[in-house]
Amino acid sequence: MKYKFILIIGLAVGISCESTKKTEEVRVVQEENIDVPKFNGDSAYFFVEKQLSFGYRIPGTNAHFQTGDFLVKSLESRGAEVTEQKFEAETWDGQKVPLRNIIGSFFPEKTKRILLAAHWDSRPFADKDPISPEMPMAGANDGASGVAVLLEIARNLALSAPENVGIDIIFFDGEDWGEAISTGYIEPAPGYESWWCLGSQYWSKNKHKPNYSAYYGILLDMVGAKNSKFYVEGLSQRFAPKVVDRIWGMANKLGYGSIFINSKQGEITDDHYFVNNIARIPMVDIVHYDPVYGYFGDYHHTLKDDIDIIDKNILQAVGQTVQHVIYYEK
Ligand code: AHN
Ligand code: ZN
Repeated sequence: MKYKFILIIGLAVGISCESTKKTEEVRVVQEENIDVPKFNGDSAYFFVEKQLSFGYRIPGTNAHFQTGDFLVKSLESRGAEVTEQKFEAETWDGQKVPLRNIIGSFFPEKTKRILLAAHWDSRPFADKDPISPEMPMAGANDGASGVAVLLEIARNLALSAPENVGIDIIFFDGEDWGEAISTGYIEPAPGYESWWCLGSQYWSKNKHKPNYSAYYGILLDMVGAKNSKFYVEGLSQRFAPKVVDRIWGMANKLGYGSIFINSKQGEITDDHYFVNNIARIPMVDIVHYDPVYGYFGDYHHTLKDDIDIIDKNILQAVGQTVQHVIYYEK
């Protein structure tokens, strides 16, 4: 009743204003009705630290195994129905490693699904590091940041459900064991299109539920570094232009317009490439782009990618934006 009244006033005031202003006022009144939980940047930051505390999350290692178990337990503790998709994959340097995609389904009875994803493995070598290209790297931003934002969203999903959609959180494994800079391109293993993104390729061909699909997906990759900017990644624009508009529009409305820049950049091969191309689910990649350095940033695949490049305000901007998109979904 109260909202109807405000709506009428809004329309009446709108008549004397220019038409664009009028629609804005009506829309704001309607959206105030929806309760979006507060995304806590401190909590998300803690989830980055927690992942790093296990050690390097390199497939086949004990730290990787323990991190995986932690992620399964976290999703279960938030009330999700969890599927562990275990398989073995070959790497370009001749190893056979056990991989595990971890899927948490929230409100499985809802038919309209939104898919949120990030990769949980870390790269076995910091091949772009000028001093130690063979050392393993922490991957605070490359991997842990996206997972941390999703763990914080999961915490909120346990407290309140979006009205119109169910949510599937997928932690993809084996994203970051692609060829080293020093080796260059190597022909992929049979059945794969790339040495990168092994988990998302596997899932896209073997979904956790045979007829699974989603209305759309959002991938988070490198979403926590200081001074991050999120430009529109080219494949996302090509495959999911409406979702791009929704995310960048929402970020702008929330006051994050200086972080989410609505300008298109090049296309990159990331987990969303396979979800778009093989699973045929329109998926957007929110990923750091540096206008000077290019995609990712100067810390990328170096030993600099550790906890001290993480900014909880960036995690918060991304998390709050994604939450608004899913809680407002019609
Ligand atoms: C390329 O380097 C072309 N794709 C890998 C994307 C990536 C690596 N995301 C995180 N690490
Ligand atoms: Zn990487």
